[in-house]
Amino acid sequence: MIDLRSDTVTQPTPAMRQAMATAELGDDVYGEDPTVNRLQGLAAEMLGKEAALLVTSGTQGNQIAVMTHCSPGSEVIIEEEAHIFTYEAGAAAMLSGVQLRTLRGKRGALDPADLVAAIREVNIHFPPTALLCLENTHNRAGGAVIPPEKMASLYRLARKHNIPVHLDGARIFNAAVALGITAKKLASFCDTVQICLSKGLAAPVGSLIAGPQEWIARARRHRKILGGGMRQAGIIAAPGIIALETMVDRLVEDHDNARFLAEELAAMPGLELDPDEVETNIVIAALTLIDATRFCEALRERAILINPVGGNRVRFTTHKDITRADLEKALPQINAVLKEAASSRSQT
Ligand code: TLP
Repeated sequence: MIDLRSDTVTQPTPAMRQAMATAELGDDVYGEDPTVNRLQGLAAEMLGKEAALLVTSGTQGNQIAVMTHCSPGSEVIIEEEAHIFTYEAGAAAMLSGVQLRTLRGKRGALDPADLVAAIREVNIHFPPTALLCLENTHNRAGGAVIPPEKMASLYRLARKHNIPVHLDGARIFNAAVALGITAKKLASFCDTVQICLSKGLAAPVGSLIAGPQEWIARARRHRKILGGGMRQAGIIAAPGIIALETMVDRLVEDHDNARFLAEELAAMPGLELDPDEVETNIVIAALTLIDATRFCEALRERAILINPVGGNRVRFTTHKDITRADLEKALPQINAVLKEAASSRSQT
């Protein structure tokens, strides 16, 4: 199978498996796992934050962030295609009792004027604006990179109104590598950040949230409430350390592969996309000849896995377990499915 569904499918490297087997462990609920503590220190350092906390998943990290920043009945401003709004199963409403105020962005980036207009005045009728959430790279905008200047201006405005900013940085290292800047620089435009170890960095499990010491202490309690106190979690942290230390720079290969894939796909009748918009490891294309579910099924029969992402759109994701040769093998198969769709259309 050539699995282009997500970078979450990446397998841990042999070095990661070895590190898991030999990790020094302790009970992390007591704060006594030395490997977890090392990972948290490393992440805080790489993100330029006072402290970091290992959590089970990106979703858990984002939801702990929402819970720690907000009170029930308050409002969170967020881009309308953001993961926290689209893919977290209504968790913010269910767990934190907040309402999400969605704004339409451009390639995932909010317009500062729209942000200002959405911030609530103090009035007994209105929910207080408690948080601004950003996402970089932006998944449903096709892995789009939010430029640092845009992040800086949104952060400045939010600060002016005393609204904290949380960054869903599940793929912050993809953004940093694409921009040629550090993740620390990008994370300087937010108060708290969530990063995933288990996507392009190829660790098997886990995410971290990072922010001020006092905020992380409160987040730690919320992690416990959500069942995320993990005991000998060094077994997860050990491959996470390898992910942060050795897997960031190679993301450029995934970006090159995505760009190659996008250029080839754009030349195929039946697929619409602009390869110039592919900045990182995600390629989203619109289908004009075949329904997205049928297209994914037809590719599965040819040992290629991709994901539908709503409407007639599909997503291809490159990652460390996909080589250029895999793509060269997949492309004629994709073309063949599209050709079949075109000929069955012309017959009807
Ligand atoms: N995204 C997954 C699916 O949930 C869609 C994927 O395959 O891309 N933030 C962003 C921007 C994400 O893309 C994801 C995962 C998460 C958070 C959640 O991470 P996990 O899956 O660890 O809960």
